[in-house]
Amino acid sequence: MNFTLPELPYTYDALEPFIDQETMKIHHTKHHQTYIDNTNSILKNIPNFSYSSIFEVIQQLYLLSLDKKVALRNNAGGHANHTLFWKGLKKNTILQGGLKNAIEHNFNNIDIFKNTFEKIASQFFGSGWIWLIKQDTQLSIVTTCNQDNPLMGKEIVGVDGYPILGLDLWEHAYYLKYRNYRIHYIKSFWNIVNWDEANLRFQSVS
Ligand code: MN3
Repeated sequence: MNFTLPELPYTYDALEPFIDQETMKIHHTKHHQTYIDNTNSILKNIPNFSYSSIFEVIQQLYLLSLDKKVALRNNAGGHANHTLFWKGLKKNTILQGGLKNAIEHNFNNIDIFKNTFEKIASQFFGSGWIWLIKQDTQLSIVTTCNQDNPLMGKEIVGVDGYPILGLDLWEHAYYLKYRNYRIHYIKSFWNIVNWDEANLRFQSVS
């Protein structure tokens, strides 16, 4: 199985002014493409490893020897994370339904949730991701380093859960527009969260 770059469900300028067109284009066609190319070449050299999606790849890293595991963790992780990220972005959607109730239940209210998310994201050092994850009925905000994903599991990344929301905290995700002001990028995320997609993910996992 050869992975290919998934098309964005919108144009490169669709998230302006919150994420600029140039950043989107480079991020999608260069960064994401590179993770896919590397993933394909690593997988070619791992016989007897079966999977039907990139998410199955990252959920089965524990099966691999250390050298294969590290390379795939970075690159298959990069493909999985960006696939989730693009689908999770859209302007003008509304947080409602089951996910809204669950966030209010877990964080008391939406403002506390957003403030907590922003604080944890802004304090995260280096390259990585921040996630809202679901474990059973519990929602939590966690960060992962590099291209790690909570689906990789506790043994590998220290957390375990199903990603509902994810924000790329690598400099390549925001630096052209926001420069050193990562907090402005983080705060702008609320304008482009695809709450419909987040709600679908929330409903799809029990
Ligand atoms: Mn990225």
